[in-house]
Amino acid sequence: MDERKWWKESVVYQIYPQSFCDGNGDGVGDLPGIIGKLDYLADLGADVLWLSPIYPSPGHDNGYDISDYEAIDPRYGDMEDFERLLAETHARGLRLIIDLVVNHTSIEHPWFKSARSGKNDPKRDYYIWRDPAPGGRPPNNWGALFGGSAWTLDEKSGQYYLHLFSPWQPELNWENPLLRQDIYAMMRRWLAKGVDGFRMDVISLIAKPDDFSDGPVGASGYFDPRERVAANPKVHEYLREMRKEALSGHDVMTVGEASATTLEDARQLTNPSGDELDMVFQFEHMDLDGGETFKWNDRTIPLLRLKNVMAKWQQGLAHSGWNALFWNNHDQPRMLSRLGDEGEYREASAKMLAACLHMMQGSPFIYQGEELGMTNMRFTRPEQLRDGESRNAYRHYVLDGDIAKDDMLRYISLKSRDNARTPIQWDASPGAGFTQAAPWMDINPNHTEINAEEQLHRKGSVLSFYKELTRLRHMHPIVVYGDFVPYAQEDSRVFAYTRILDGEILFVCCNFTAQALDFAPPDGLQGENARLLLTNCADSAYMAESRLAPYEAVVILANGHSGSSSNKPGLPGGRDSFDGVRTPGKEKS
Ligand code: TEU
Repeated sequence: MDERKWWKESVVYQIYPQSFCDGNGDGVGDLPGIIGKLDYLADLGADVLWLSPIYPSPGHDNGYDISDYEAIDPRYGDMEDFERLLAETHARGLRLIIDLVVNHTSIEHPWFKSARSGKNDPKRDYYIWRDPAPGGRPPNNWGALFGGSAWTLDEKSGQYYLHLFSPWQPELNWENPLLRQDIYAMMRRWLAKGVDGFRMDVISLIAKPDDFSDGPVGASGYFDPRERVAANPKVHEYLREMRKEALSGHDVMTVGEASATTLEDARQLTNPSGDELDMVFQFEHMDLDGGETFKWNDRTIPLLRLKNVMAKWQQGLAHSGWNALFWNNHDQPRMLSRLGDEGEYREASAKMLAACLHMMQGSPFIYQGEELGMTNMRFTRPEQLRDGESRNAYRHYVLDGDIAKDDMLRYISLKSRDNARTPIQWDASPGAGFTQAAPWMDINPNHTEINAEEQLHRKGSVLSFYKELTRLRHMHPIVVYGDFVPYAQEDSRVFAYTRILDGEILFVCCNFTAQALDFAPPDGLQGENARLLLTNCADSAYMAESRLAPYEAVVILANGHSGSSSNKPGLPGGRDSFDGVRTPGKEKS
């Protein structure tokens, strides 16, 4: 068994503050709103909360353009509110990690203001500047992820600055040791406040390559530089330095957003010696429905490819790294709408997807609203969009390009980040229990049907199922540490695998279709040693007939020898929970 770590045994819940809960009645979620929901999160069984950015920001990328790393944006509250949130989180035995966005700042950050004041400014070299190409053009053909060139001209100095996202998010220059020291010092101050770690935004892109030459152009009219940037080995150097300078002596959790990273690099990033990161988000499974016009299409994720990608990462990081497991985050459309069924089988498919992910090896992340089976939104007017990425794409492809308006709105309703950002549906009231005021973004009209209040005390709700999943993870070491072995990998309708640990086998099989299917388990999984641990189907026929209902998920635990619970490594005999590592000094009540 791999070395036990509390963060391996944790379920993380991501909060996107703007859309979570409005405590002060201005239509925007805030810190007091979050504090009011901590009991709900503890009850769900979350161990760690990840807070998306709450820092002052002009809001060109909903807070991922930060103008002050060490304060709270007044829209969300103030530092006292943050400290109260941290204390209240800890009081419930949960941990809190914060978003570290240090690939870039906002153009409003004092460093950038200073840097653009002149070529000789001491902060100039905190960012990446280049002279124009002949004719005054940008230095190369790299594109920004949110549209246009990755370079913006600074009129005053006549030089361009680099930004891989929007022009409001200039790239920091990690080659500069002074910048790195400033970042580490900032991290140490947050740790001194008591935060339990960091989610590191696009950390795979912080080290820029030496090669700034042009690359092959895609449908955007530019070269997407991310793979070339992510391949720069210097990222490992910087992260090792960060571990030493900022994190040493702290028992914290780090999860890196590893955009465009290869498996080999991820292995190095999360290597068990722990000198870089604890785990990474990889995106290969999220990008399987992409195409020529980036994600703007109506393609779906092919199950066979999904299974192969997941197996690749499950097996590829086994014993040599650690996966962060996710179907959803604030940048992704709702997975229920992508791979599940929004109609008759909405609840069944939401639970099936959850079981499929939560039983894999890695630390599972729940994105707010996922535990309620929230769906994508139907956007009918571009004015409803709040995300710069979709607004730019609409402009690029509809107003200047060749996608018809209705098609583009359909693609946006399928793929846009706005889908993840509609306010959380707490109840069926007009403001969905999210706000009493006009919400900053439209609430999904289906909140009258899909909401927390309706599910809280209903046995069989999606929410109850998520609670069951977190409970199983906390009870069974095999869920955390078992080896992942794919099963029936060529079946295009069922996603199945086993987990194996110390004489136990956990078998997971998930029907990704709306049809009932016959699907045989591996040998040895029938009979008295096997017991049904979980199913999302009230009258499951699986144990008796090996028949899966539409969107059914089944989890079976089989035992090679008797008395397994007292044979688990590291577990005192007779205990039915192994949460000792999970919250040292912060036992749950
Ligand atoms: O995202 C980085 C990233 O590359 C993607 O998740 C990207 O937003 C998505 O694929 C586009 O469709 C991080 C943050 O999570 C995101 O919210 C920020 O916008 C971005 O960095 C810039 O900070």
